[in-house]
Amino acid sequence: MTPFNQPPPELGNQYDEDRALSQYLARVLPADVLAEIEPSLREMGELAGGELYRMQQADRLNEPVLTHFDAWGNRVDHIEVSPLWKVAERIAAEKGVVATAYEAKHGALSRVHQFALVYLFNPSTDVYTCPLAMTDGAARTLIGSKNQALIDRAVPRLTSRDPKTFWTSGQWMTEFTGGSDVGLSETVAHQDDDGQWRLEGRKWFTSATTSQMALTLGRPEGNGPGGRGLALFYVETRDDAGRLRDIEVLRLKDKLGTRKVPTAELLLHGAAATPVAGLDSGVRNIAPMLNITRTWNAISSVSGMRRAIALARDYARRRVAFGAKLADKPLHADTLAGMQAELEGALQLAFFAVELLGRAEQGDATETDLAMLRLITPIAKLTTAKQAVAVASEALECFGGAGYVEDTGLPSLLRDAQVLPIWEGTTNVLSLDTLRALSRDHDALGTLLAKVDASLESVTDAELVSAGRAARDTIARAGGWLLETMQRDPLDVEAGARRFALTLGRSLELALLAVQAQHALDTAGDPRTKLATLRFAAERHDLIGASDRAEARALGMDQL
Ligand code: MFK
Repeated sequence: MTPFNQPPPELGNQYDEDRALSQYLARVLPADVLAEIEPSLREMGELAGGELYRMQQADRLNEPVLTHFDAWGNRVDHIEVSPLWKVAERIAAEKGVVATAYEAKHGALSRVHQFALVYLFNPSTDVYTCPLAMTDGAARTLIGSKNQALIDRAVPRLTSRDPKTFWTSGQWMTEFTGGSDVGLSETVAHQDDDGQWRLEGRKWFTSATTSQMALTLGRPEGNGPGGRGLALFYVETRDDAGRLRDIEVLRLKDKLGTRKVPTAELLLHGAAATPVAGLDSGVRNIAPMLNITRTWNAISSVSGMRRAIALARDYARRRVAFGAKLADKPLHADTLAGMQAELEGALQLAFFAVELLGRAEQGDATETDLAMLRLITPIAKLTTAKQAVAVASEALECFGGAGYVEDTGLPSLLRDAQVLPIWEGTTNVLSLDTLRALSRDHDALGTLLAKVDASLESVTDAELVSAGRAARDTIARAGGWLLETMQRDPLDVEAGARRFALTLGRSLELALLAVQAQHALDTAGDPRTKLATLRFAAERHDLIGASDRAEARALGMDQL
């Protein structure tokens, strides 16, 4: 008898197999734009499910290696990245994973095109999207700074399609003093006798340290404390011979996930730096970068969910247990349905943020759009990141023990998801950022509600109308809670900020899903997005509940 051998899961073209993505694109893109960009998406989908996926599996055990000294005792601090990352860099440049947004061939919709490429590229390239996100963020920040010399120098490289000239950028913020409260940063900036600004300090967590440039924060001597006293600086990391310029790489971080990302501790020994936009307000000036990387984070969350589900679904068609394929087991199919509903809601929210970003950049945005973008960016990041971890965890369980075994490659789905709620602002920091956005524009919630109402006008199916109404009523209730609690005690608002932000995020997902589902019914007679909507509606999206901070403290902090 031939011994049993379990066939592993396989992937096909990751664009062609993705109903949620293609139906979303069919809703938001004019037919001629979709026809024009579809070949690039299909090509990326083929790479992601084929060549890149095979390389990713072969690359599993490779990690970046830091060499401090060469054979002759010279300090070199060379970081060798994995073979997959080298290929990913070339493909990212050639296929315009950053450049597409800046070429803007389709105006505001170019952001949708670009992030559809990111979505397809991300799950097969072991978080190479980290340097790409920072590269995009740096290009956007420099353009917004109006510092023409730096724009001329760096932006053509950051947005190049030629791998030989393409640069990536770092974003060095986190110091010993913290990654969230960045205003505590200790790096000092001073001018030398030639008037050159130089940075002295220790950056505790710098991602993708192989980049050719970085945007970072330093405190010009004599400046006051906090984020206002910091300035935003541009640093070119290497000289013409490729040697680091007054920068030491102390060590690489030993992290739970993102194992291919060469995250390092750096010592800045008088590294030459150029102020980007004046000599203060560094946190405010780096915020455009944060908002771009948070959008990448949201899309990466969704695409990680999609990959986890694609593998779990394929496996369910191959794996037989208790006399039938898992795909034919009602409970297994039900589990996958719940995961798919989460994915489809997250996809709608993340790409909604992308649409707003595109309009803002191309000057097509109304005041309303701008207020919404500021509000939706943190909400999209924090909501989708939590969903990504939950779905990745569930996906591993779909494989039973195989999901827990390293050489299946599956555990990295969960490890790489777990970073998503942590970096680029934790869930709590972004919940507070949501409140900050609302405090800047008190009307933003009303604006959001009006936008949801307007979108839901297209929904006619009775069950979808009811799901949409539930979503909009929850957003309205959350707004009421905010007003009422703010008047009673602002600290209770802080205590409830995460539940508030997640309520907005999940409700918005539900409303957008209802719109998408109606579109799929009307244009393709396809009921599956409706199924996702109703499934999503059955999950809790109103998380406000009680938020008394004294009770929370008693339960969360007290020992006895
Ligand atoms: C796969 C894709 C993922 C890509 C990964 C890339 C890897 C990179 C790894 C990293 O670099 S992780 C480091 C990321 N670090 C963070 O995300 C920092 C998290 N902490 C925060 O976001 C804090 O809220 C913050 C640092 C902003 C708090 O600092 P402050 O100094 O207390 O800020 P404050 O006083 O609230 O705001 C200062 C100014 O910035 C204000 O403007 P004004 O000066 O005009 O009053 C704020 O309105 C503005 N601001 C803050 N956040 C903003 C913003 N403006 C627009 N958008 C925002 N998000």
